[in-house]
Amino acid sequence: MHKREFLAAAALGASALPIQTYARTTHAPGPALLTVTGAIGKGNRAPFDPALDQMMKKQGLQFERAHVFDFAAIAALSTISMKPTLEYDGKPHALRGPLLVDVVRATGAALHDGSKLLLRAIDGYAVLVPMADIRKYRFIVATHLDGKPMPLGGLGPLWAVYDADRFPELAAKPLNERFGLCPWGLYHIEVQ
Ligand SMILES: Nc1nc2c(c(=O)[nH]1)N[C@H]1C(S)=C(S)[C@@H](COP(=O)(O)O)O[C@H]1N2
Ligand SMILES: [Mo]
Repeated sequence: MHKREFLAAAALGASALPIQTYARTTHAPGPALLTVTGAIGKGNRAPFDPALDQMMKKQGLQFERAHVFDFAAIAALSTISMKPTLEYDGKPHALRGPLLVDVVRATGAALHDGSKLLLRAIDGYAVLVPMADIRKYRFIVATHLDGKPMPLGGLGPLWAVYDADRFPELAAKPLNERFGLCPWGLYHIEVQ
């Protein structure tokens, strides 16, 4: 355990935790930023808890199995970079993150041509995207905008997004119609 983490844990009154709990990993896990449910593998968290999973409850979610990612788990996947013109200011911005399909595959999901992904954002915005479009537009789960992590309250911390400039049928649309399939504040994916 790094000294700073130890001090943080101690400050939280967690100093009595068995040291092995921390020693096995370099860092204590951060909060889950993305929860993937549906047709996934075994999952890595407990079933939906109607008492404590309050935001998911308000948005009507329920699940037995879920695979969660903290920021480090997503950032550890191999990333790609792009620089699409964004609708908010009409300027190109650098975006970086792993491919959405790679994130979903990391949950043990067996994706096939008929699969669909329901991408859901913190504000309740949700889109159901067929696998063909996820692959064709090379959606990423962006973690960085212009080299910096994206704030909750802005477009982050995670944004399902693509390089609209590179696809003629998207680039032909007005800027404010190109990113309808791109939930910012992405926090849940249901694999169908
Ligand atoms: N979280 C979230 N993402 C979203 C939206 C939204 O309302 N919430 N709107 C979508 C739509 S319809 C478009 S056109 C673009 C821009 O919408 P916005 O101005 O609400 O961000 O983002 C998309 N992503
Ligand atoms: Mo839109």
